[in-house]
Amino acid sequence: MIDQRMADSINDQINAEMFSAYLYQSMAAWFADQNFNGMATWMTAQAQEEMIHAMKFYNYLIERGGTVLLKQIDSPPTEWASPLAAFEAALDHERYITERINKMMDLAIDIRDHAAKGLLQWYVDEQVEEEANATDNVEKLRMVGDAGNAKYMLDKEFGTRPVLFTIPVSAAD
Ligand code: OFO
Repeated sequence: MIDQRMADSINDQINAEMFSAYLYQSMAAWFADQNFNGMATWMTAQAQEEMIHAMKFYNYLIERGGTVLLKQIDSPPTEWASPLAAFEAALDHERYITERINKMMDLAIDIRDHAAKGLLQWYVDEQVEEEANATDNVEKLRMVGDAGNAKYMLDKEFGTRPVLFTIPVSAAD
């Protein structure tokens, strides 16, 4: 049976991962609104990945005999000053998530929960990748600055990221 402190921390993190999905889907909506459809695709794929992060914790908690408690998800921001500002906000958010995961690992070590350590190591590694991708995106946006052509090409590049699944937009699809 999982220690209640770890179960609570996993439930809080399920909420944080779902908020990440909300945040990136909100960014996707804003990018689409600004006609940056490639960046919108990139953010939709990221939001989908965040739901996988949430569900990985969810499944683990059930497997360990804990109780999943889904809590209210905060509303994310809905607009940003520029594409660069949005990607900078994404990088800040990933750094915040890394801190949370590290604290969870500290807890697992303190209470000698070896199984949770194994799971959390996956997230520690994943956060290295998440921060690297977010940093890369910010650097690309900084590099192109206000150059319209370059921004257009960059948007196309962002749009090559595959989404994990698509949702039919009407009953006929
Ligand atoms: Fe973006 O890594 Fe989960 O939250």
